[in-house]
Amino acid sequence: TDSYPEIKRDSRFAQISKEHVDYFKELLGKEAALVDGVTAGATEDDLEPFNSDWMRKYRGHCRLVLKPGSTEEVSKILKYCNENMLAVVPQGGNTGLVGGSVPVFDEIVVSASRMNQIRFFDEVSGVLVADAGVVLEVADQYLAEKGYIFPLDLGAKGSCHIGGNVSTNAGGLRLLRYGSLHGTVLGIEAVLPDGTILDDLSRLRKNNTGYDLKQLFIGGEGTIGMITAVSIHCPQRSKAVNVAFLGLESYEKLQQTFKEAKTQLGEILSAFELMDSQSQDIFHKVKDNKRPLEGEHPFYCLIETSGSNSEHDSEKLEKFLEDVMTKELVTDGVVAENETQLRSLWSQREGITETIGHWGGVYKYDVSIPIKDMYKLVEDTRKRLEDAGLKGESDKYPVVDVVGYGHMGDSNLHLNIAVRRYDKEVEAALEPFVYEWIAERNGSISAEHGLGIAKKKYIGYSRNETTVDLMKQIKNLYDPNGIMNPYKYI
Ligand code: FAD
Ligand code: S2G
Ligand code: ZN
Repeated sequence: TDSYPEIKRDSRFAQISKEHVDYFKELLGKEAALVDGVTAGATEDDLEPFNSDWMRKYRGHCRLVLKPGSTEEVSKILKYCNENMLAVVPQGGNTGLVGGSVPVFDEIVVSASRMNQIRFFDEVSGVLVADAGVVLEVADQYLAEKGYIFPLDLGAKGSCHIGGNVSTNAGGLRLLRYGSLHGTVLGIEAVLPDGTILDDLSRLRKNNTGYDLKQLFIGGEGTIGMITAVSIHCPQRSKAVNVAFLGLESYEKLQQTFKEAKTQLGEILSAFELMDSQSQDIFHKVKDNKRPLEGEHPFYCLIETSGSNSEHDSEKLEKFLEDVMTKELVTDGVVAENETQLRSLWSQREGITETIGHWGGVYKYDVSIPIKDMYKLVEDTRKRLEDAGLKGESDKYPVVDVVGYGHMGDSNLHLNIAVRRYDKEVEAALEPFVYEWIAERNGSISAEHGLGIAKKKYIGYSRNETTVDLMKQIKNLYDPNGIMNPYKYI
């Protein structure tokens, strides 16, 4: 175990709040001995990857990262931290987008990265049991060799962990087909703050015996314990996958096309993603690459089918495309002819996230809204920022553009405001405007990314007081000392 310098908070962490210093204790110097895998905070550089989030928007000051290699080590760590009032942030791939995975002050980061083994797989039922620190893409590649697929896919697959996916109840690109983790996760193993190991790693699809405790950890964002393993039902991998990329002239027509896709493609439909022209403009401007369709279209959608019979599926897709073109719902379209083209079409959608912050920063709103109203939020936000004189071509305007894309099938819009710099006037124009807009339509201020620190204070726009109070009672029951991921969630 490395030793790490006894750095007094006041020397490096002057900005730590008085409440934090009064309530949570400092490192006692013995923590590193708790596990045999530790990243001691010898320098800021050691810690940078654990202290700042994927967007570089949130930054903590942890001085110690512990990397337990087993559930028992997690139990030892949490028990010790609980008894010594040391705050903890469980961390997976650190790809979360609401600041939930990084410390606020000098909380200890407990990284799942060394708990990365596949524990069990049943080739008949498709039940997989894996450590929380298994990277999503690694789990899916393991399953692909056996003809199965992980029932979740998202742009961060190369870094995010399945423990983090479960802890954020990630939605992703195929929820339309494979459903939510609340349905596919069969069981979890987790460690509570007092060190109790909850072994609820059921491999059964049905287990109707009492309260379903795992559901509290699915979307719990590390606030009531650390997930150390997941048991999940994985479907067969489809042999025939098709992707079509379509251009449309209005949101009205996009909704009609979505309805037709569900009707005509039915059971083989596996994804329906929307993108507006602004999001595609930004993607192509930054990537400086060729567009899949001639000319510009106000809206685009990516449709994926996944089935067992390539001939049957292609015929169905051709017929659907012919129909929506004849009805003039779709203006133009292309179907991938090979794997390379299929990935290229997907990159038009998945690549938006990494390009949207190109000019300096981005304000992200991941929201659920009734589908008919969904795009109006983008239009209203864009108009609001234009009327306030905050959006324009030249550098004097903070806002570059307002874009909308996301998971049409889940009524989940990603409203993103690309900015040249973070700006108080922009924030004042956006919040609480966006949240009030959503609350008026009974939407959710966080569809899939969770609350973290970014959305914590806005939960009231989507949950009433009674509900939030019951959540707090559960939090206090599981984490009475409040050491788990403080300052976030509720
Ligand atoms: P982290 O970021 O490390 O942690 C996220 C939260 O989970 C934190 O609160 C952390 O404390 C907690 N946590 C992590 N591991 C554990 C554990 N073992 N036990 C308990 N709590 C834990 N999200 C979507 O829902 N849909 C998308 O389509 C999507 N696309 C994305 C695309 C890109 C390019 C990026 C960068 C992110 C995207 N995300 C998306 C957000 C993010 O990838 C997900 O929230 C993901 O599930 C986070 O997993 P992670 O392992 O990185 O968790
Ligand atoms: C997606 C990723 C984050 C974002 O691409 O589906 O969940 O807002 C998002 O770009
Ligand atoms: Zn998403």
